[in-house]
Amino acid sequence: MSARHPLDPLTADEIRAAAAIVKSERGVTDRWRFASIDLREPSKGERTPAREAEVVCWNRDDGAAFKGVVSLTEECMRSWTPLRPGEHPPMTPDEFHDCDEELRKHPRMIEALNGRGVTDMDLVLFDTWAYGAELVPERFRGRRIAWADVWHRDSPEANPYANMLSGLHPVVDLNTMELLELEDADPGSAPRVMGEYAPGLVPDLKLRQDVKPLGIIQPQGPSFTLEGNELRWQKWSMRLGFNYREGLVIHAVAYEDAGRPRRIAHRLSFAEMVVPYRDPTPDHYRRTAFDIGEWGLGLMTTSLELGCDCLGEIAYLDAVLPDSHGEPRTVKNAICIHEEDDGVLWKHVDDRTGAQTRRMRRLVVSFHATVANYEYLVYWRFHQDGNIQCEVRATGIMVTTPFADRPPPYGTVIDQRTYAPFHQHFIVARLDLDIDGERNTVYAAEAAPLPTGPDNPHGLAITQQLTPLTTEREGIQDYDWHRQRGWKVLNDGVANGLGTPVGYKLEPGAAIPPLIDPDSPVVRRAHAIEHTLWVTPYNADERWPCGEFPNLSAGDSGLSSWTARDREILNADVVLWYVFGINHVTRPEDWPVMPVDTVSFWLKPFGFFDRNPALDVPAHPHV
Ligand SMILES: [Cu+2]
Repeated sequence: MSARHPLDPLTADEIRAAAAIVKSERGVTDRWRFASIDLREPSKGERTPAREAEVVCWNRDDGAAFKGVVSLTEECMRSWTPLRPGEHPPMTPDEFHDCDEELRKHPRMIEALNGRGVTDMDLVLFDTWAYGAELVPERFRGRRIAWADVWHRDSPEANPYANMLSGLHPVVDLNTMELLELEDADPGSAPRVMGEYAPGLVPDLKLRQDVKPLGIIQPQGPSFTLEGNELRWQKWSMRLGFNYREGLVIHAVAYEDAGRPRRIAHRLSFAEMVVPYRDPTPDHYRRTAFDIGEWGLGLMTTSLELGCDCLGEIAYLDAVLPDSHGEPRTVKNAICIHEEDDGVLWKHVDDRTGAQTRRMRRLVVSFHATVANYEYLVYWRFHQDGNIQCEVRATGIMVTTPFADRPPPYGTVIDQRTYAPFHQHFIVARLDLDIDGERNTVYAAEAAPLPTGPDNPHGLAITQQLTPLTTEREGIQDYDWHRQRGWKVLNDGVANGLGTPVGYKLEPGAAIPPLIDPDSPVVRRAHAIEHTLWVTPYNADERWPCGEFPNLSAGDSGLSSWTARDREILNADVVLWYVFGINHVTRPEDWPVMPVDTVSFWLKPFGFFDRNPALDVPAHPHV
């Protein structure tokens, strides 16, 4: 094989080679599907690893599913392990499309649609969702089951998610593509909604006339360099990866200080996303999406367009992903890399010397995923002062439902007799930080105001209280607004010029409480959402916070079961799992397409440098 960097994603040839080896060595036929073919990342510290792929596939005839490791270097199988009972490979985009094709020609489906006055099948969309095991009807348990919504668009180009056919839900065996059940409750008359957002379809839309061009010009090109997947910008360096499940992965993040690169993060990614709809009515009670574990943010990644998604001098990286037949598919321009002006970085006006002002720039690495009706736009931003901001913008089209007379209390009315159910988006960021090395300790950092007393006669004193988190149980932390709680990751073995340990602080943003019965089936599958932060000692096998196979799962073999061992995390190679997101109380303004809802958190140097590291930013690089 070619001389790839050990962390570079699999190439199209490597995906093909891995599939061919599995097919020839394990008798895998066309009746099988591949759920994933992914780089087996070398574990930390491994120097010259062999190139290996991890493959999950299953036999559609008997449902038998396996995880295999393939050596691409030696062109052979390394291992072949059956999935445990109750474990199901993730959903694949091919099944979504095949299911849609089968359902649109199924006589029972056509008859049900005719009964509702829908005769043109080209206007219908079958939107397949995964299940949690406990909600699968008893008689179908153990099979590869999915359920679907049925949507009807007003015209061939119209918004497919504008009109839900309420009460109509096929339940399908994805291996046989058999329609097992068709729920068909009488919906009453359908309301007339205006669910269009494309300019040609919005009635009486007049586009604003007072918007003049705004260009980003970089006559000498951008200030970053991208060689293969290695990205360098000013003092930052990192390596970009991508996989079917997490989408963008950022490896080996370092900042050059006094001529030497200093390590900050070994690996940054999103490891899970849990989206429970908080509406118990028949159209929604099963709606609990695991967009990463069930579907894959990488597989849902869409191509970016210059001038729309990103402005300026852009570099793009393509992504190569497997389909369910083991064939590679390329997403052009999957990752965008560019610089942005970000307002003022620092400033002071002095009577004698006048103003010293520096403008800030940030390096942005981003990708966009379209998960059926919804979009997630993910931005990792690296700033000149050492800050890292992780931002997510949620947009796209909300799930909406007509109601007969009175709206249910579980959503907001957004159009004629139509409501959008409340739901939550929990994102679990996996942050494998290595602050100047692997031995780090996480401290809860809280504001501690002191009581009024002899040393504090006016009640003004406030201190910072640092509490080391020594074991995994202590590492389970919640956001606390009253104490301004954040988390410092310190390397107690490395001191800065002031004699204090070097560190970075995780500044929580968009932390949301679960607001849900801890015994509800979705929590049993996703205990991660119950807390803001989890801390574990690094283990190469611990990557998926709600378990490796959340599709059709009943329980959670991720964070909750790892941390039950209560391992030491003091002065250890720690991994932080930060849970943030949106408690989406739907608004009329989110319809028919949602303006971005933006959430973020920060990683900020805290004593990592001895002083403001951006004193050396020149005054006028922008003109
Ligand atoms: Cu939402």
